[in-house]
Amino acid sequence: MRVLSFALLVASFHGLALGQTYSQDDIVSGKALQQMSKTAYDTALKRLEGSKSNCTKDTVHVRKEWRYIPGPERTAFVKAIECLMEKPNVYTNVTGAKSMFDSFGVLHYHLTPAVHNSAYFLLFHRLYIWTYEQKLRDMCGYKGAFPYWEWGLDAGGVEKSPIFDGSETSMGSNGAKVNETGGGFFGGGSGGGCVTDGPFKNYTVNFGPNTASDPLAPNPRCLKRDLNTSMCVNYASIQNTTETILESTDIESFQANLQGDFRYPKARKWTLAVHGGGHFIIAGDPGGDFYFSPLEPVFYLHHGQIDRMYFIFQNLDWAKRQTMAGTITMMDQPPSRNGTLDDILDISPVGESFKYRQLLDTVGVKSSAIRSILY
Ligand SMILES: *[C@@H]1O[C@H](CO)[C@@H](O)[C@H](O)[C@H]1NC(C)=O
Ligand SMILES: *[C@@H]1O[C@H](CO)[C@@H](O)[C@H](O)[C@H]1NC(C)=O
Ligand SMILES: *[C@@H]1O[C@H](CO)[C@@H](O)[C@H](O)[C@H]1NC(C)=O
Ligand SMILES: *[C@@H]1O[C@H](CO)[C@@H](O)[C@H](O)[C@H]1NC(C)=O
Ligand SMILES: *[C@@H]1O[C@H](CO)[C@@H](O)[C@H](O)[C@H]1NC(C)=O
Ligand SMILES: *[C@@H]1O[C@H](CO)[C@@H](O)[C@H](O)[C@H]1NC(C)=O
Ligand SMILES: *[C@@H]1O[C@H](CO)[C@@H](O)[C@H](O)[C@H]1NC(C)=O
Ligand SMILES: [Cu+2]
Repeated sequence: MRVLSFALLVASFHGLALGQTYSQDDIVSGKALQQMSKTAYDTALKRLEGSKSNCTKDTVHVRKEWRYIPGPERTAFVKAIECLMEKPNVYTNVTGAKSMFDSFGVLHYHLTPAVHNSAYFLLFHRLYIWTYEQKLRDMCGYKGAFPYWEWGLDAGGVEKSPIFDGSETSMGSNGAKVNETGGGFFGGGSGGGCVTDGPFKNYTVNFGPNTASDPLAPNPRCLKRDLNTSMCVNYASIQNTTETILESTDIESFQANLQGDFRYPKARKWTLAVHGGGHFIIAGDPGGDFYFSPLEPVFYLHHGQIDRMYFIFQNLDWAKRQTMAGTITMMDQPPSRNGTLDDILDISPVGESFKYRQLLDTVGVKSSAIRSILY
């Protein structure tokens, strides 16, 4: 006997609107997300085939989940990040930043109040990680797939994840077990100390934290992680990821559900939501730092999955899902005007300047800046 939950009713109803229904079993197992993902991929690919841009079926970059990328390609990805950590910092007035990798952290620090819980959240982070990907390719010769992290695949134990198991093909291990919390808002994971094994064991975090009197001043220290599987199970499971997409009817509810924006009554049940959940699966320092989390190399895999969810959401109803909602300050504090697609996003000196409108389509025809991503 099947007991229909309220969530399932909502999901089925909305699924119907898109010509597809999913059982609770399919939502929990990941079958539903797989099918939605395929529908989105096919929809975007069709757009690509109709376009006259240089981006074609053969040149488009298809992003992949970390564990489905072959080992040598993952190692090459890590090497490219290490290379970016050797390239010159472009914020010459910032004393703490030592590398191009660090420059991304400075950029995020400057823009944080404008690009979280605001109209710009999804499109800013889309451009941000895309620009990071271009730097890995252009400055460091990376030729493989850009990875994302499907959090829900690690619900059985994040410490065993191919991302965090400390092997040579991982992104480095958990932090050493320490008694006190490892920093960030939610301590109490299974580590808390410095990364002990694998890639980034020797990486020096150069500046921050946000609570320092001068957050951009030099403050060299180890990378700390405090992995917490219950964050994964409670806030970023496959079910949470799938239902966040299915229950969102427009961009405003989607970005609210994704971030657990408490201004929206229907988004409150998600609390930390997949965005916060994913960040606090890693936690530690700087992973748990709202401003400096990009100094944690796994940030880009986490936001890869956020962008993937956005890509799926958009492409399930492409005609209706090229809009923006919300104001231009975090939680509308201080109160501000609505954002528009004609607003400019200038990420110099790290990257270029675009109209938000140009960031809507990841396989875009000529009006789009980003012409190269499929998930
Ligand atoms: C396409 O590629 C050609 C040759 O590399 C280049 O001249 C042209 O500007 C490109 N067009 C676009 C829209 O990027
Ligand atoms: C450094 O320069 C950037 C512009 O490149 C500016 O936004 C920032 O306020 C300056 N100062 C610091 C401390 O970042
Ligand atoms: C952690 O706490 C336990 C019990 O409270 C104590 O025995 C142990 O010495 C502590 N370890 C460290 C590294 O402080
Ligand atoms: C993980 O985070 C939760 C809060 O969601 C906390 O209750 C728990 O103690 C933390 N630690 C572990 C090892 O799960
Ligand atoms: C870290 O640095 C030590 C000492 O230079 C070196 O022996 C070790 O191989 C490095 N580990 C990693 C994972 O890069
Ligand atoms: C998130 O997923 C878990 C299963 O991993 C489920 O127990 C929980 O109810 C979900 N959260 C919401 C708000 O639906
Ligand atoms: C801002 O957007 C909201 C809906 O998201 C709308 O109700 C409101 O009228 C807009 N404000 C202005 C000044 O356009
Ligand atoms: Cu961010």
